[in-house]
Amino acid sequence: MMSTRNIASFGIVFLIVGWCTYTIFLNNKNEKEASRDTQHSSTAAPQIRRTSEEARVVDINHKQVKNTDTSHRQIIGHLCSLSMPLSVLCIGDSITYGNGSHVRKKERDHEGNYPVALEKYLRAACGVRQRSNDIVVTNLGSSGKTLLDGFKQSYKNTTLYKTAVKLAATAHVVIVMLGTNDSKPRHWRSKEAFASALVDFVEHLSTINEKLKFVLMTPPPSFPDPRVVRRLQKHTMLGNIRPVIIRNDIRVAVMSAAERTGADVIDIFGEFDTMDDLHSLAGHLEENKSGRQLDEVEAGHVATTIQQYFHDGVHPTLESHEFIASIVAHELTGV
Ligand SMILES: *[C@@H]1O[C@H](CO)[C@@H](O)[C@H](O)[C@H]1NC(C)=O
Ligand SMILES: *[C@@H]1O[C@H](CO)[C@@H](O)[C@H](O)[C@H]1NC(C)=O
Ligand SMILES: *[C@@H]1O[C@H](CO)[C@@H](O)[C@H](O)[C@H]1NC(C)=O
Ligand SMILES: CC(=O)N[C@H]1CO[C@H](CO)[C@@H](O)[C@@H]1O
Repeated sequence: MMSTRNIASFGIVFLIVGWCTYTIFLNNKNEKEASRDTQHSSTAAPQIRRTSEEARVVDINHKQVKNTDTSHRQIIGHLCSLSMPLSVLCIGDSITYGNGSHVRKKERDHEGNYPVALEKYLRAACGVRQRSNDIVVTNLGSSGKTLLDGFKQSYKNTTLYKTAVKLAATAHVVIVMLGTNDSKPRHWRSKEAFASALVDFVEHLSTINEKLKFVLMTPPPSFPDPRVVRRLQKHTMLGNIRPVIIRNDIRVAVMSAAERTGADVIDIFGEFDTMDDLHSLAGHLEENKSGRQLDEVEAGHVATTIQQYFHDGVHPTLESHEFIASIVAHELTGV
C-alpha cells in the first residue's frame, strides 16, 4: 500500500523526471536546428563560391564573357563627366610604347604611338584645349614586357611599373594592354594563369587608389613578319610570338579578368579582326603553320595585307595606332 506521502514524493519525482526529459528534448531540438542552420550556411557559402567558380570556367571555355558588373570601376562612355584634370595611364609593351615620341627616342622603325593620339582625341571629345593639362595621357609602355611574373621581362620588374605605382595614387584611369610577349613558349602558362595575373595586377593598383578606373584591352592580333614573308615566302613570327595563343587564350583571359574585377574591357583584337582582309588571313595562317613555303603570289598578297596594319606583323603602323586611339577615345567618352 502506498502512503499519501509516497504518492506525493512519486508525483514530485515524476514531475522532475518529466521536466528534465522535456528540457533535454528541447535542447536536442535546438541543437538539431542549430546544426541544421550551420549545415545550411556551410553549404550555402561554397555554393556561392561554386557558382562564381563555375561561371568563370564557363566564361573561359565558351569565350562569351559579358561585362555585366556595374561596379565603381567602370568608365566607358562617361570620361568627360569626371572632374578635370584627368590623368590616364597606359600600361603595356612595345605596342603601347610605339614610336617613342613621348620620350623623343625612336624605337627602331616603330611607327605611331596610341597614347599620344589618345590624348589628342580625348581632349577633342571632351572639349578641352589641346595644349591644356586638363587631360594628360601617360605612355608607360616598355618593349618586350610580359604581364606574367617571374621573368626578367616581367612588367613588374620595370622602372615604369614603379612610376605607374607612384602615379596611380593620383591617376583616374589605368589602361592595360599586355599579352603579346606572354604568348611566347618560354613565358606562356595558361589562360587561367594569365587571367589571375591580370586580376592581381588590377587589385594591387586598386589598393593604392581605390577610385582608380581600369580598362583592360585585348592585344591586337599578331602576324608573320611581312618583310620575311615577301623575301623568303615563309611565315616567320617575330620573336616566337604565337598568334593562336593571343587569339584563343589571351583574348578570353583579358575578358574574364575584366569581369572578375569589374573593370571595363575593350576588345582591340576584335576590332582588327572585323577587318575582312585581316580576318581571312588569320584563318589562313592558323591552318598553315609557320614555316610552310608559300608561292610568290600568295606571299605577296599576305605580306601586303599584313603591312597595311602591322609593319613587322606585330607592331601597329601609324594608321593602326590612330585606329586604336580612336576606338579607345570613343569607348571612354561615348563621342
Ligand atoms: C609618333 O607617333 C605620333 C602619334 O601617332 C605621331 O603624331 C608622330 O608624328 C610620330 N613621330 C614620329 C617621329 O614618327
Ligand atoms: C624579376 O626578374 C627576376 C629575374 O631577373 C625574376 O626572378 C623575378 O621573379 C622577376 N620579378 C617579377 C615580379 O616578375
Ligand atoms: C594550307 O596549306 C596546305 C598545304 O600545306 C594547303 O593545301 C591549304 O590549301 C592551305 N590552306 C589554306 C586555307 O590556304
Ligand atoms: C609587343 C612587344 O613588346 N613585342 C616585343 C616582344 O619581345 C621581342 C623581343 O623578343 C621584341 O622584339 C618585341 O618588340
